[in-house]
Amino acid sequence: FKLTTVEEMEAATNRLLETGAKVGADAWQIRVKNQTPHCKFGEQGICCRICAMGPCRITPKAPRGICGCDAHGIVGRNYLKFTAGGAATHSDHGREICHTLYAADPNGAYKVKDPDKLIRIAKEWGVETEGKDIYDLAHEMAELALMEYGKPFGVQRWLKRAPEHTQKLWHDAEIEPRAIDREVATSLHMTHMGCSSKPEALVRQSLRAGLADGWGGSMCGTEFSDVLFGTPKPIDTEANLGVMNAENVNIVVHGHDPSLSEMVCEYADDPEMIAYAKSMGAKGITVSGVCCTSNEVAMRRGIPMAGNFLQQENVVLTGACEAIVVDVQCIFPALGPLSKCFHTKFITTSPIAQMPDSDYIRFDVGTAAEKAKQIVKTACENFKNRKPELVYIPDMKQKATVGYSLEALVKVLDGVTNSQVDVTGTTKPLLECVTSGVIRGAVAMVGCNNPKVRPDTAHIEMMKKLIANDIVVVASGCSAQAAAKAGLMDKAAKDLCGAGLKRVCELADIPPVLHMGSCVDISRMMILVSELAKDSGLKISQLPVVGCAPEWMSEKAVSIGNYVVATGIDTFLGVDPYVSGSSEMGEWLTNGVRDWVEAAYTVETDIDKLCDKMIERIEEKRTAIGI
Ligand code: NFS
Ligand code: SF4
Repeated sequence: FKLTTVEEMEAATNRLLETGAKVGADAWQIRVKNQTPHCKFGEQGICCRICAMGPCRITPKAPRGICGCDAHGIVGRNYLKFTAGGAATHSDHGREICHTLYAADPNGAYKVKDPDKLIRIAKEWGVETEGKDIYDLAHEMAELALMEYGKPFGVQRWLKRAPEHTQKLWHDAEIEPRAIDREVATSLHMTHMGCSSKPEALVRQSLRAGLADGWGGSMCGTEFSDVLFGTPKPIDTEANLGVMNAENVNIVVHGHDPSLSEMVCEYADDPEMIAYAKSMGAKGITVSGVCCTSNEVAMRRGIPMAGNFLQQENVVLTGACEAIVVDVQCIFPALGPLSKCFHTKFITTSPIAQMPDSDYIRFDVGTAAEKAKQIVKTACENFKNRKPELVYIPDMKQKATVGYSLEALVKVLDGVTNSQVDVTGTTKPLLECVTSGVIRGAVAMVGCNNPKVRPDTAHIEMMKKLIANDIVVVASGCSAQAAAKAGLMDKAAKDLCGAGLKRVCELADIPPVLHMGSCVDISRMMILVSELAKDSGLKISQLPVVGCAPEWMSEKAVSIGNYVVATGIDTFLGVDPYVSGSSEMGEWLTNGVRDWVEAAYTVETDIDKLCDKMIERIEEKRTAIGI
């Protein structure tokens, strides 16, 4: 067993960029150079353009904008706007899933695949389930969930899943999220010209908007995706560009909403479509994924992962991609012009993400089957347009076992206990591993790639160090894909662990880095820590658990950071969220918020140091509770 190194991945990328150069393609590696150095004002968050008296930028000579706002107010508002963008995005994805659930039909494209989970959630929400048709229940629950986005009174239903102590902290700090859309709208209201310029208030609302995402919109996204498409269970798959198949029609799904990718996978598997692909000269159809939608279909169907965020152009550069089918979020507009250099069809599907140089096949729940079929057919028909001289798929892939939803995790860890008591169905076996010191703690590795960090290096190097130190890693989003591409989600990676974690991996038959899903699935991690706290009688903030986004880039990632911190988990960032221009904002985020939620941020761009600080924090937490 051997990990794939970042150097090997970079060599493969360079080879693909040569193809790109041949056909005159642009690439992010080139555009980064054109954009560097970045604007210093923007970098420090001290540029304001929220009113037309500006834009104003803060310098020693001009310490205030025209309205009199200082650096702290400007940085604070920018930070809150950034968060609101992320909360809106995740939550709107969640909303789409609720609409899909509302359209679920036993004879239609979307079915209820996990009725037990639906009933469990209905009971949690106090909805009568007895004698009710499962589809009636689905529609009722979907409507209730949609109400969470705009209800005039009260706070998010999902908050009740948190330990009482956490709920009290949220209540006392006045950061319990009300209606999801309201927290986004309030954030935009607060950041309007002439509203809030006090960092404390802006940070408080940032946490609240984040919580509306993680304990609102994202949780709807995760939970109801499970109801519709099945709750993930451990499943084998493969990762990296080598999963594409030169002899087959290659369809790459990219984006976030499983409503689209599930249907594309469904039809790509249809014998009629496979026969059609053969009639076009291919041997079959290979669907692979990029970004979070890839995580979704990998977790539920074992669909291979072609790569993560900064690898999206690479799939086209293979010259073997018949169609890259996208829905929303994290899609490079670059894919339009890039696809024009090849035979690739760049198919956009969502009114929310429309891009030049794409074929727009509008996808909606009502016509899902028909449109998915059309997309697969288009890809098959495009096979004959391939230019064989441009085809090069790097022979690079790793095995991965994915699909560790909370339900699955609890199940696999049940076997790993010395305890004589019956602990089935709780997190107690995991707690026992942690308290005995066999596992020192856990790190939630999440987030994107960012050219500011050598892509994937931070994810991979940190994970290697953590597991060698007997710290188990749960991963999601593009971090999870970095792990899978390197081989860290292969069960054989247990050999890279310390003795304790290795033993646990053997007993539970798991890899040391556990794939918990897409970025909306970070809500799974929130439920996991909540269960750990309840089962141990500790506060979430006392658990030897931290969060880390070493290569993050998106607004969504900041929203996530805010809800992870607000849930009581110290969070470590490898990229600064444009706050260095304000000492006060820095102080609030890295220290001040601790008074409200018992956790805070650490920002450290030196990745080695970042990792050491996490390990240190985990050990501090262990000492503090006497384990
Ligand atoms: Ni998350 Fe998913 Fe990846 Fe970053 Fe984008 S795909 S929602 S934002 S880039 S991890
Ligand atoms: Fe300038 Fe104030 Fe307007 Fe911002 S709100 S652009 S700081 S005048």
